Amino acid sequence: MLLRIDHVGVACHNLEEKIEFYESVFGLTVVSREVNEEQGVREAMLHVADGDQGASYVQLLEPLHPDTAVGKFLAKRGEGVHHIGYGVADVTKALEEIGAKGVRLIDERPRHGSMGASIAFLHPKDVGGVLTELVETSRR
Ligand code: MC0
Repeated sequence: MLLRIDHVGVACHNLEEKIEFYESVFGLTVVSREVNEEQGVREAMLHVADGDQGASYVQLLEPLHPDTAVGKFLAKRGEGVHHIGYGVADVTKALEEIGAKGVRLIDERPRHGSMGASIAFLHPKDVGGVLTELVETSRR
């Protein structure tokens, strides 16, 4: 069901500073920047690699307000890995299959994600403490 790691989401206080860090230390390149009001984030995707099933990225996330998912995470835990996004072929079908196995779905239906993707989150408490995102990409 999981095709690849689409992205690793990293929470940070200052997006511009963190982009500069990933560019200068790892030589990554920003391929997209978006503000997602619904998710309460300003984010950048940095391309890591291409594979048979599509590309993978580091996604840097800065909260738009303290009272958002990433804002609360930063206040509680500080900067670090916020979630893992896995590529799936069909996010609606994947949600159905995973939900049927008793895993709590944060999103019953897909939402709008980075770079035109359809995304849905699974509750970290049912995935061993890992906030898990399913990503049906519109890109290849
Ligand atoms: C919270 N918890 C986490 C966590 N966030 N555990 C692992 N990883 C995370 N990222 C844990 C807390 O430590 C707490 O555990 C419990 O979950 C409840 O957390 P809370 O602080 O009380 O907050 P809630 O319950 O209001 O919200 C947590 C929840 C929320 C995961 C449901 O953050 C959410 O709906 N996230 C999905 C949306 C999201 O993250 N959007 C931002 C990225 P204890 O043990 O202390 O009770 S948007 C994105 O990435 C898009 C743009 C994209 O990829 O394209």
